[in-house]
Amino acid sequence: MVNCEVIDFKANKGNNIGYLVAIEGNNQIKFDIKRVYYILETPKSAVRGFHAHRELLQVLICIRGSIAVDCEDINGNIKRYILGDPTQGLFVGKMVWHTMEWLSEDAVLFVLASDFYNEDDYIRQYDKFITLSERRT
Ligand code: T46
Repeated sequence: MVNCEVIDFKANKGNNIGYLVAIEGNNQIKFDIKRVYYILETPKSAVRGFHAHRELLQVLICIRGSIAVDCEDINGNIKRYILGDPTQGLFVGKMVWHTMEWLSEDAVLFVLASDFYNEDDYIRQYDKFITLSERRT
């Protein structure tokens, strides 16, 4: 199993004035949330990502539109997740090579992260990711 997991959040639905989703660190999210960021105005079919994180844990939430996230872990397990429900998040663990493809122009990706931004935590070369992985081929 790839080191990723879909998380269902509670949504306060049941009236006609919209709904609210609340997310708490160390509760539905199994880490302390130190940073949030969001990505928007990405053209349809554009693909971002192409990296893995050494230590960072993240939860990816598509709060509008839809985005496909392709994940590959250090053992070579590969899985595609389609995010299109704002009441769900995708936990992405450490050492997961991931890309995000915008399936709709209006999509917005909201991300909860376990640490501050640190470029040294990124592995941006796929060859390096393979070398660092424990994969036995
Ligand atoms: C990830 C996926 C899901 C910052 O200055 N601060 C930040 O907190 C972040 C996240 C990025 N940046 C800078 C670094 C780059 O110069 O913003 C620029 C774009 O970042 P990047 O090309 O890494 O964007 P994505 O969409 O490929 O990846 C982002 C996150 O960087 C990454 O951690 O897991 O979203």
